[in-house]
Amino acid sequence: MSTSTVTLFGHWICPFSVRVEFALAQRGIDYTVVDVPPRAVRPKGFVVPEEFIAHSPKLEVPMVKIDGEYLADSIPILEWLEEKFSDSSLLPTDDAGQAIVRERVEWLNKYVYRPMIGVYYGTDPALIQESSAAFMKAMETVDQWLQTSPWLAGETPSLAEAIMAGVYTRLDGLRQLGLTGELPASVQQHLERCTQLAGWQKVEWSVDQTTDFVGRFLKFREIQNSSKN
Ligand SMILES: N[C@@H](CCC(=O)N[C@@H](CS)C(=O)NCC(=O)O)C(=O)O
Repeated sequence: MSTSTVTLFGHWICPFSVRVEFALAQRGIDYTVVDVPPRAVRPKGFVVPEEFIAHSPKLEVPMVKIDGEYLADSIPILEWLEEKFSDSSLLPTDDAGQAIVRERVEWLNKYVYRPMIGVYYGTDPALIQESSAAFMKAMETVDQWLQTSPWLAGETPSLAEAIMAGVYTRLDGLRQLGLTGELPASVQQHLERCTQLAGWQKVEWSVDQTTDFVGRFLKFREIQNSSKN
């Protein structure tokens, strides 16, 4: 086991932080979390750690510190963890398998995250519906992947599961904010398999967290829509 000291500067409401925390916990890496609420959810008077200001170039979470070195941005962090810790990797051993995982990570980052964010940041019902439809369309591709393997890219959980963890944690919230349509059965079953993973225990949202998330975005909609009128 490694003796490195790992600190995650993150926040539960950030799906990019969830990716990283899921990977850390799933891999059994010891870590501590320093909560850095993104601006939109930052309590008045919250003091952002100097260390975070100095080392997160865009002032975004997640940022990770390993033995005095820093890196921000979730996908590079996931790769960095792969480099730094050889135990319980979330990448297959063969190059071809690794290439598929990386391709799917990028695909999910683009075709699932964009519409997902479109749903919760949406203020116009027609555009929310459009994002919802694009999200469900992306799920059709995920369904195809799951026809040939139990996990998103192969026979074991991978970095692709870390990316989806950021989506699955907020699925109930997304529904309350306008996501419609049924997940394909294979995706629903995949979600259920993910909830059995060690990483999930650390990132799962409580009902209160879902309510907090939904409440914040309903309020955001209200403010945006009232300033339009
Ligand atoms: N590309 C980045 C995106 C990270 C990101 O957008 N983080 C948001 C929170 S979810 C953030 O910290 N924004 C700055 C702020 O709102 O204060 C990643 O993958 O890590």
